[in-house]
Amino acid sequence: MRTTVAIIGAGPAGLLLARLLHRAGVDCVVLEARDRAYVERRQRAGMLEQGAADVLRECGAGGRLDREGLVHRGFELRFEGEAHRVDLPSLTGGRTVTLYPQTEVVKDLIALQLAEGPPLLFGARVVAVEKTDGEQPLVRFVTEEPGGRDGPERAGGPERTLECEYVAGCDGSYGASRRALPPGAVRMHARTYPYSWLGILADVAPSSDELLLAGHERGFALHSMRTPALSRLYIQVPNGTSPGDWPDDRIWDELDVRLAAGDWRLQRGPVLTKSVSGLRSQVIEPMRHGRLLLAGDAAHIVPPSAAKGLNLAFGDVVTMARAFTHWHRSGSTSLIDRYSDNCLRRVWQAQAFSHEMTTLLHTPPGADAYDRAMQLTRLRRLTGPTAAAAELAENYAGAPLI
Ligand code: RFL
Repeated sequence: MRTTVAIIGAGPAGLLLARLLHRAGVDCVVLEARDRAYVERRQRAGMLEQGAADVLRECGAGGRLDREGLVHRGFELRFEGEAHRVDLPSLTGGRTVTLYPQTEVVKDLIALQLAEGPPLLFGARVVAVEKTDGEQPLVRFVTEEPGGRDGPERAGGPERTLECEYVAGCDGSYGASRRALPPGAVRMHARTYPYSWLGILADVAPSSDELLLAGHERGFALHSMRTPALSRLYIQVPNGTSPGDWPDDRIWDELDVRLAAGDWRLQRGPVLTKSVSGLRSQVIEPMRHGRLLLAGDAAHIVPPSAAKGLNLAFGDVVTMARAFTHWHRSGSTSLIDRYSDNCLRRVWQAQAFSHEMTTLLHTPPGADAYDRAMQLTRLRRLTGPTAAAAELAENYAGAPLI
């Protein structure tokens, strides 16, 4: 097989890139290790910045988003038993965010791609990316039966090859693209936080129309939602916690304490899923080696505290699609050459904001009264009538992508 751009991974980054390239007339093929059903039900992010929602609309994938997405004009920061609303439009010149699950973004983009092209191969696990230093990189992949697992490749069907001019590594933090980077070619910046999130999906209508983020001295809590009938809630727990340590009632009791404000009441319901995930940051610099360009989680990870992961992935592929389109039309590689620098400015900005939100709202192990006083001082400054409040809202709503 031959194409112009080989895209590895059909997550949000790979799928949006394929859509943008297809509309610009640049040939591409998407190789995805997992089967369609698995990719479509993988529960992850939920919040789209206005720029990300605008890109989906712009490329014809905004129909269901506009019908079913929940537009949020603000969120609450809760601490010391009080709620402080951050109003996005008044602080950002009219910007909002939209709650629309990543599963639905992925379903919409897959449906469009299968209907209109370009080719999308499920069960096609990339095992090697070669010759990225030369003019004609080569992607080796094996086709597997549905239901294969994540992680290291296992033997599958016969090996096949995809020849291309560029490779877009959109295969997440455990994919083949990162492994194709020669030792010493890039630098990896990494940080692991000393706490984790216990998250539940609950079959109960949200108890608030907007997101509630609590910075309680017992630790962070978040009230969010997936749909008008499904709530998504999280609490900070120590690293190494097992979901089994937390019976449902204990989780609801802890959420009650941390999210408390005035006479607001949290509605309880059946817990559908329960999981613990660690908080980490990673940046690979530069985000390119030869003809291999990385995007999304393949290039960087942010802790979920500021909901930037999916939005950053979209920012990367908008920049990448513009670079490939420019090269395809003019023969000039100038935007491809600037791809990494252009992305990294936005990536580090999101890293800084995600780090800021994480340390603002979580209680580190061993925190004392001084640490708490510092945290409360930062929270009061952000919720007062200050330039800091406007900066918080700007970062939360995100900058335009197009
Ligand atoms: P994805 O979504 O991981 O997609 C990568 C795709 O590549 C495929 N793949 C391969 N394909 C072919 N050959 C190989 N060798 C391959 N190896 C992997 C995978 O099967 C997959 O389909 O990366 P992408 O597109 O960069 O998108 C990034 C987002 O998914 C991610 O940033 C966010 O979901 C992060 N994230 C969250 N972000 C938020 O903004 N808000 C959230 O609330 C939030 N919750 C989460 C999250 C990430 C999580 N993970 C990864 C642990 C919750 C979780 C559990």
